[in-house]
Amino acid sequence: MRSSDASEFVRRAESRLLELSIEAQRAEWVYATYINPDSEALSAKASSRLIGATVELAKQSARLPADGLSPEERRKIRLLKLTLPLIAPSDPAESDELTRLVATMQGTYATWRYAPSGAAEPIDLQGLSRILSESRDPIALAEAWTGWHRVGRRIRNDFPRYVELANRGARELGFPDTGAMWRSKYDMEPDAFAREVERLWQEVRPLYLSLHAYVRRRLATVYGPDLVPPDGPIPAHLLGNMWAQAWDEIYSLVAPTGSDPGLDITGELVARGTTPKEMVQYAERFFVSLGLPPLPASFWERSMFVRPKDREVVCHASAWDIDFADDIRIKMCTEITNDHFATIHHELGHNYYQRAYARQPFLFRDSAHDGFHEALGDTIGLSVTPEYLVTIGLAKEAPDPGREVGVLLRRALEKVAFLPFGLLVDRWRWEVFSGEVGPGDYNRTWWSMRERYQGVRAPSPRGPDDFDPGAKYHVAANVPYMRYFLAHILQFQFHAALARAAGHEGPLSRFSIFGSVEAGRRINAMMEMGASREWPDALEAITGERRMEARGLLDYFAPLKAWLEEENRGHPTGR
Ligand code: X8Z
Ligand code: ZN
Repeated sequence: MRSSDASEFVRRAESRLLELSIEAQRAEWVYATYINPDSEALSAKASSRLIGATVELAKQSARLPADGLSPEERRKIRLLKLTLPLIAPSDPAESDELTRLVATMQGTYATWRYAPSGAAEPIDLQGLSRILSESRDPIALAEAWTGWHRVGRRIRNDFPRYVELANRGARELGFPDTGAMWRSKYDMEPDAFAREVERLWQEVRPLYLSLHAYVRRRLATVYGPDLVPPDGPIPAHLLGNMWAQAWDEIYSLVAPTGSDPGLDITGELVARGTTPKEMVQYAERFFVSLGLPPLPASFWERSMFVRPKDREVVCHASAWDIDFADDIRIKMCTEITNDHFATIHHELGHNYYQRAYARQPFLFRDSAHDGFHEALGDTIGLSVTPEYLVTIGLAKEAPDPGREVGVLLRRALEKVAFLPFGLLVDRWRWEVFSGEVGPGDYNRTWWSMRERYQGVRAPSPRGPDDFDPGAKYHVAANVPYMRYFLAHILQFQFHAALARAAGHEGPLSRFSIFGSVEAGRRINAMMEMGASREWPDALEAITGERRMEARGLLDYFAPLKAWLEEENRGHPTGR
């Protein structure tokens, strides 16, 4: 093949993939906003067609003459194999089977309900999650937790076959297994990436352990030492969240006396009768204040902000790039809470990123790596400071800096508590895909990791039928998870760099980029690049640094760390 033919191949590949991706996006949108057997079949079919074309093109691209390609084309060919989180075997029957399995698992997850004793009717995940965040009755908490986790038993029926077929697909593209394929997306050797993750985890682990020890002690005073032993794992149903992945809902239980809620605006939002659409408008105004354009009319017309009453939908929040141009949307079952206020900023971050790279060639219409995509909206969220809330009228006054611990503790319950969970979901899946952990050990290994990394334990005995990883959306829906761990590091690195650039003095927790066109310019420079360059280039555009660093996070929480150490003195840390 001559080099002009090779360029022509790349051009055609991009236009074919664009067309099939749009078809798959539309079909999936219909499925996710109207779950039924037809939309499930159509969405699985469209996904199978896109995967089929991707595999075919990736195999053909292996025959292209390397020296006939520009560096840009070579990068595109490398990315071609990595755009999808799921690769199916080329056998059409197996490909259809696999995409159907994933759609079914997602549907099972989205429609699961459980009726706790005394409930008039079965309750969905959002309702059970509300019990987890609001109830302080350990029996009700355990029942809601256990009832939701029953969904895993259903997912378990499909999971081993899904693993087998997904691996068969990944192997056809030359990867040892699907986990190795996921680890290959970071412009470095897959093993080097795994080491990079470990390095970052070791840097933040002491902070996590301090927080864990402190929270455990406070919970022991609430629930008693029989339920919360002073030196053992914390029961996972007491932390305010179904997966114990963020603990901010129990802030009031663990806050030091006299500290300020600082960042909780649920009450204010509800008192004002704020609508879901208005919640989104608050977030849009933040992005606009950075010099970015308002969202297009189609966003407001086509997004799903509220759970429809008459049909089943996938409530897990997501942002969509339907036509890879300007048909961007979000899908959320919005509740008027502090938590969803943050989630909306997170989702709009995806949409603004998608819009900024829309002018890149198709294979570069993605973030630098997936952690960047997840970090962007959260970076804006870090700028939702008490002072910002006062500016937009959602809070009356910011707590004075002497009460800083309250603001930091709440933030840590949200962000620091997340770190080990963000790490373990894919450490578990990596072992599952590699075959190191077989179906008989799925759940046991899951809990040994939950205990080792998070220091939590299951609230009820787990039996051979249980499959608790399946009770997490991303596991049931085949969404890689290490991106969130990276994003939790990166968002603080971005935030700290933007503060440095602005000459900010004082605590990082009181810095906001609201209204800063200069910050907007830097963020946009990174977003516009899309995936056209290796991620260190994108990182440099916003931070001036080329390595992912935990220092931003550690600096942000330094005053809290000192306070926690003081509080924890003489008490056990770790499990
Ligand atoms: O799934 C999400 C977003 C959509 S990309 C709502 N997140 C992870 C989760 O919910 O488990 C954001 C934080 C972690
Ligand atoms: Zn996200």
